[in-house]
Amino acid sequence: MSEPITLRRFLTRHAEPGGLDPNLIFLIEDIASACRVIGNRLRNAAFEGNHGLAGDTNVQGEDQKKLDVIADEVFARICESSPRLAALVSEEREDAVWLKEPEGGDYLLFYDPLDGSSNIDVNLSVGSIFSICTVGADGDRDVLKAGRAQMCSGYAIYGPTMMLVLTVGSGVYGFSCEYGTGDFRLTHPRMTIPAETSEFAINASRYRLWDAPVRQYVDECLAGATGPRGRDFNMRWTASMVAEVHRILTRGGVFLYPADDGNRTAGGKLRLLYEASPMALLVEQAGGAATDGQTRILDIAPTGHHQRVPVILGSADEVTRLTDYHTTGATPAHS
Ligand code: FDP
Repeated sequence: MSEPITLRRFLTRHAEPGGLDPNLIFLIEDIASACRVIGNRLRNAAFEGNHGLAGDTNVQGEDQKKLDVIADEVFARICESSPRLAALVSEEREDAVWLKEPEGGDYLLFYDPLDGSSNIDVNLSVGSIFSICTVGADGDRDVLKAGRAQMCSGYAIYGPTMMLVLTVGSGVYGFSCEYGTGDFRLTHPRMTIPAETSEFAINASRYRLWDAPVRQYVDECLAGATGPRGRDFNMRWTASMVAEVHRILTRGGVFLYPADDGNRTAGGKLRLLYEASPMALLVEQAGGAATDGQTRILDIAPTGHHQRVPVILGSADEVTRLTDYHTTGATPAHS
């Protein structure tokens, strides 16, 4: 059996159409290096005394874990020397960090250095999410880009196998980190999400806070084979968006973090620029769909670096059904 190709070989020879800008390849390779280092720091966290809280809060008022801070520093340190990277926007930093005077075609990197970090201390899968857009014109310091402007998005998942999953705008590809060499090799070509699924993911403890369309959808799933959906559904919740999206890219499903009475004033739970948008691009590129309930996530015009939005993503049929419930409020026919 021939060896799976490396990330570099994929990016230089297999990306289409017409090949990728070498500076984009350098940046993606820097991101892969940062994720490799973060994976190692996670693995050694107990020995290095890096579990637990950092003792500070981030810009959104959330308690930072020591590893949130470490992962953010690793991302910035490794990526900031990338030749045409103009700015970084991180979950852990209030403002964009400008690295050079922006020129048209330079890159902007958005990242959540450690997503699902409440799972670190219980040793469950966490991840890093990233998104890359370009600077419009010389001197343009606008980083509020709609998701459809992304050139590339992806995540690293630190699970039983460390993986990097990405799209450069045509299909979704998964690379597993080879133990020993540390190489990311293509093990999951053309990841696709089936349109149909019988698995959903939502934090059900928020049931009392949900709007009617979400309650209706979940009630119908829970009713199983004798309910209006006519079949049984399974439920999963890992409380780590990267792990949920990875499961959906692997075997289908639908993930919801909707607007509810507890998060509506904040706009939702998940952040648009470095959580919802990059995941929405991956999900669409894999044949799925992503919405805030009314609007395609990739069409939302951002209004702030840390803006939050409701998120519903995954298998297209279920996302369409949920969108119908939100937009028409109609009680659907059996299916
Ligand atoms: P976390 O706060 O631990 O970083 O990004 C937010 C996020 O995790 C998602 O990864 C995850 O899906 C969600 O929050 C978990 O929310 P709950 O605490 O409501 O379960």
